Amino acid sequence: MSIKSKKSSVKTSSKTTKSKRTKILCVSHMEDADGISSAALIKQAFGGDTILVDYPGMTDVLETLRNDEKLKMLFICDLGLNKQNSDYFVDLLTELRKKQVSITYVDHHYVDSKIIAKLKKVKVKLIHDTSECTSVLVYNAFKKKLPEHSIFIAVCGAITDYMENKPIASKLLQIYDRQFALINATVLTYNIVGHQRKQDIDYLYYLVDELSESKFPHDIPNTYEFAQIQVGKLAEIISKVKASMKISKNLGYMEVLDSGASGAANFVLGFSGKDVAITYKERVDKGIYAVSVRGSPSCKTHLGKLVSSIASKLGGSGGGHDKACGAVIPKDKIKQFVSQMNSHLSSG
Ligand SMILES: [Mn+2]
Repeated sequence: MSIKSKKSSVKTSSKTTKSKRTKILCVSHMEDADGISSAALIKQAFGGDTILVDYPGMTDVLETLRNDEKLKMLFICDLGLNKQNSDYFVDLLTELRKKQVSITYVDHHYVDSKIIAKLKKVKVKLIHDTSECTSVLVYNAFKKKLPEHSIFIAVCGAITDYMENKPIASKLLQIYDRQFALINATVLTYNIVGHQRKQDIDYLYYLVDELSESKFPHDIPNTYEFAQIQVGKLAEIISKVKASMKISKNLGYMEVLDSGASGAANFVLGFSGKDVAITYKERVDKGIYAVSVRGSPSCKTHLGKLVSSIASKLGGSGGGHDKACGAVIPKDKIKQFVSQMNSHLSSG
């Protein structure tokens, strides 16, 4: 193609065939019931497509939207920002806003006030509150568009995120029998965490569809059988934690070889007797460790902020909630990460 014809075709397309934006898209967190439930509620309220991502995959997915000429409405749910990606996030959303894409960002992870100000300035609709989980925030914002059943889907997200005692969530939970809600949220969670491999992601989209059609987790075929298998695997993790967990002054830690890092984290927290647990699993293909950090109720440090600052000093990234967060750490820096966490915790 000659330069001349290329030029003229660009000119025509921008002048005469201004593409019609029709696409509604929700990008949500794939790793837990809060993210999956949020995606289901957005689908129920607005229709449209869903893309599920984990934290490390978030910017790659957002980048594909930069030149998406069909994109009309974008929802981003339960995907917290960190020091490494927040500037990119603001820049991309600013660019999409210039193209008149409507953007709603719903999240409950800690966000720097400067980032919040920048997002508000470009009129991103921000539904941000660290005191309720994302699925409850989604339900609360769009309840007029949602059937009564969506309360239950929101409650499942709250239970999984340990946020069912929060002001709005606790009122929603009261509508249902507590045990009924707990078993459904737990079955949903085990089906989500057991389908995190690349080849299983279609199952997660299937869950979003089923939940958006007002099904209870127990109504979805084989979820209980699958959950039972997951419970068996967790029981195996308990014995591995007892055998290979290490304890330093202020935390318990362990390298996880099979299973995910997060599955072992709560057991390390419990069995170590410490207020903080760190588990990490190598991602051989990426030369990094995926790290999970958990804090006990008596932990005074905001772990999300601490992890974010130590991870970024070591060339990684991370962040999250005060008592549950994660990081990506370069392979050769993981020992330093654990020891720096340990020393920062003793200094308060
Ligand atoms: Mn969440």
